Formats: sequence, structure tokens, C-alpha cells
Amino acid sequence: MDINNVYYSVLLLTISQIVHTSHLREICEKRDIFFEPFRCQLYELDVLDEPVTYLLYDVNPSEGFNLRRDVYIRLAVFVEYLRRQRGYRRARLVLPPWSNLVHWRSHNIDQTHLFWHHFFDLRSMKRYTNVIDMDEFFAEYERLHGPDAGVTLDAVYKLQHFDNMFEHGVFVDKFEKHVCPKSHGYDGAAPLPYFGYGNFTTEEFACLHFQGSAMLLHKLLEEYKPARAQHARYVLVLNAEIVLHDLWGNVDYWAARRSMRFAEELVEVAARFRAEFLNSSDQQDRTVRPARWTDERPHRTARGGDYLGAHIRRADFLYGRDKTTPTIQSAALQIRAKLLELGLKTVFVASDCSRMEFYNLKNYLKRFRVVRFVPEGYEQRHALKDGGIAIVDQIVCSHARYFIGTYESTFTYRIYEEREIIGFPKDLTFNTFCKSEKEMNCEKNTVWPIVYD
Ligand SMILES: Nc1nc2c(ncn2[C@@H]2O[C@H](COP(=O)(O)OP(=O)(O)OP(=O)(O)O)[C@@H](O)[C@H]2O)c(=O)[nH]1
Ligand SMILES: [Mg+2]
Repeated sequence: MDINNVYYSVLLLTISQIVHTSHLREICEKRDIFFEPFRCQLYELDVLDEPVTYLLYDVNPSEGFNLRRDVYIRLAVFVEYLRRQRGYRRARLVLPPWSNLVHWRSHNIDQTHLFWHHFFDLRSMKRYTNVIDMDEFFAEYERLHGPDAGVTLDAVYKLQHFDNMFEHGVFVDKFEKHVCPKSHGYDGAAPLPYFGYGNFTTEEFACLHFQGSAMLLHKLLEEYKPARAQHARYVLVLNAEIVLHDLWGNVDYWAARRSMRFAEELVEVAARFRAEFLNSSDQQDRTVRPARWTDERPHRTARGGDYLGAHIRRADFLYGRDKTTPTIQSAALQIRAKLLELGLKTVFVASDCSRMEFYNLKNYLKRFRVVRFVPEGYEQRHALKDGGIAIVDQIVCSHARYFIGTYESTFTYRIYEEREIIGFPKDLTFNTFCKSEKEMNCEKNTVWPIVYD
């Protein structure tokens, strides 16, 4: 090889590097290029030819906050899997905003289009998989398609259960297009009714019978893949609660769950409240966590503050679940027995009860301190919103010495999980109120202990 050839080889290599890195800018996050230039360089070039698949979703409007958190986990675990499949390695999950949930009863504050970062630490969630909040999605869409362009989706899939889930007595994973019922249809004329945004339209709207885990969505995306190659593909799944967990409670579930740390402001409000009214702090209670969830390791050494935490679910549970939901008096007697047994004097109550019910509860517990979180004023209520107040309740319950929750309440289950992550012994967490204080062997909530890899 003469010197000229060497010169040209080096030149070609340099040019290919420039081309390479200009592509890389598209695929790697800015921070990746900065912190991990080597990994970015190693990205296979064919990944760059793959479209960015934006997976948007929504959940049936009547579902509460805490079931929605569970649906998120199903999809986050799925997207993390999808990103390892050819053709989807640039997939991103777009988080649906929170809008006027049925349980949010403060009608004097605006609770529409709240982004996830209002409630959760998005940076922490992004350490699990590639998720973006809706405002980030809008910004990205604008960057790709120019300002003022309405969002045009490639397809919307509205899911519905099959009428017969057990064909020949077995449950098989499957999906099937069907003619949309009138109430579900979309004729393409008006903007898509999606969060009342008014700027969404779609090329295709299909109704699907669907049964199976999130992994079946991979098959769905493959089967309905557009014929021509695209730079970006936008897919919206409606009624995503119909999609099941691949494996509930496994390592992936818990990794995604652990990444869902609450927004810093909410953690701070809860910490101030614990310090001021419950003499509780992380150092003292042995509930200090690593700065990142990825550094968490299994342990059960948390002690918690000198108080009992109780989640007393009321409101609609009094009608739908009256056979398992205790009266206020019975809940008070069960709390009292536990306080005496543990030698504690204080109970923190998280509840969606009325003021009257809380007043009664306090009356039944006269010899004890009964504490509840109430925002300092309109300003704080307005800043936290109903969802934030509920999260503060959950955080405070998660730091109690001992916790008792409501039978079959998703709100209670999320507190169990939080305490598993913080590292409490199981018997201090998985406790359930009985319908009556006399019946100690009533049916209890399921115990789903944390697992690590
Ligand atoms: N602040 C506060 N709000 C609560 C409390 N319990 C329930 N809520 C409100 O009521 C909603 C309950 O709905 P979900 O979050 O779905 O939980 P759930 O209804 O207990 O459980 P499922 O019916 O199984 O979904 C919460 O999201 C809160 O908005 C509580 O202790 N404190
Ligand atoms: Mg509910």
C-alpha cells in the first residue's frame, strides 16, 4: 500500500466518521453523546434506518389514578422489550396527561392536562425506559413537522374485550379487527376526541377485540406496519387497561415500579409534614434511599416513624364494596387495638372520607393523636392538586412503623409496594382492615413481595 492509498483510506475513514456521527446525533440522546461517546459510536448503523415509533395510549376514563399507574408499568415493560426488537429500537412511550379523574373532587381548581412530571420524577422513570411526557412529545412533533402542525397519527387502535374470553375453555392471546360500534366510531371529520386536545387527527381508526399481555402489541404493530418506510410512526392505543401484564410482580415489574419515584416537590411536602407533625425523618426512621433507584438493593431494615399509618378507603367503596369495608367505628376499634399492641400513640390517617367521618373517627380514638394531611391553604391545594394530596398521603403512610390498608384498594396496594421498596419487614406492611373488629380472620389483601434480579 503506497502512501497515497494510506492517505485516502484515512480520509475516507474520517468522512465516514463525520457521516456516522451526524447520524448519531439523531439516534443518541444529547447526554449520551456527551457522557457515553463510545457507546454511541457502537450503535449499529441499521438502527438509524428504523423509524421512531411513538406509542401513545389512554385508559378508560372511569379508572382511578392508581390503576393507571399499573397500566403504565405494563406498557413501560413492553416498550423496554420492544426497544430490543429489530425495527423498534427507537420506540418511545408517550405518557397520557392526567385530566379530571372521577375521584378528583376539588372543582374549584383546574385539573386538566396535568403532565406526569407534576406527580412523578420523570428523570427517574427515564432510567427504566424511553418515556416522554406529553409536552415533550408536542415539542418533538413540532421539531419534526414544523410549528402549528396538528398531530396526525398513523393509527388509533381502540381495544375491547372479546365477548367470549375462553374459546373451548382456554384463554389464548389474540386480537381481531371488528366494525366499530357507533358509540366508539370515529369518522375522521372532527378532531380525534383525545384528552380534549383538539389538534389530533388520525389516518386510520380501528376497533379491535384484544386479549393477551402487552407483548401481543408487538405482533399488532408488526401486522399493521405501514407498507412504505417512515421516519416516524405514531400509534395510539385506547383502552390500554385491556392489555395485561406479561408477568405481574416479576423483576421487570419491580424495576419499572421502582423507577416511578414521586416528584421531588411532593416528597418535600411530605417530609416537612412528617417532621412537623409526626417527628419522623429518614435518618431516624432508617428509610434513607439511594439517590437513584438503580442503586437500590434488597433489605428489610426500615423502621419507620413512631406512628401507625392507616388507609381508610370510603366514598364509592361504601356502595360497591360494603361487604368488606368497615364502618368508621369498626376501623377506629381496629386502629385502637393495634396502637395498644404496638405501644404507639399516634395514627396518621389517609382517607377519602368526609369531614364528618373524620370527626367521628377522632371521637372514637380520644386517647390517641389522630393526624391527617390537610393543605396549608388554597395556594398549596392549588399547587398540589387532588392527585398530589393523595400522593402525600401515600408517602406519609409509606413511612409509618406499621401500615393497615383497605381490602382490594389499588391505592392501598401502591402503598404496600412503596414500603416494599423502602425496605420494611413484610408483617409491618401487608395488613388489611376487616369488615368488623370482631372478625380477625377475614380475607386479607394479597402479599406481593418485592423481587430484585
Ligand atoms: N387524598 C386521598 N385521596 C384518596 C384516598 N383514598 C382514595 N383517594 C382518592 O380516590 C382515588 C381512588 O381511586 P384509585 O386510585 O383507583 O384506587 P381504588 O379506587 O382504591 O382502587 P380500585 O377501585 O381497585 O381501582 C384516588 O386516586 C384518590 O384520588 C386517600 O387516602 N387520600
Ligand atoms: Mg378505583
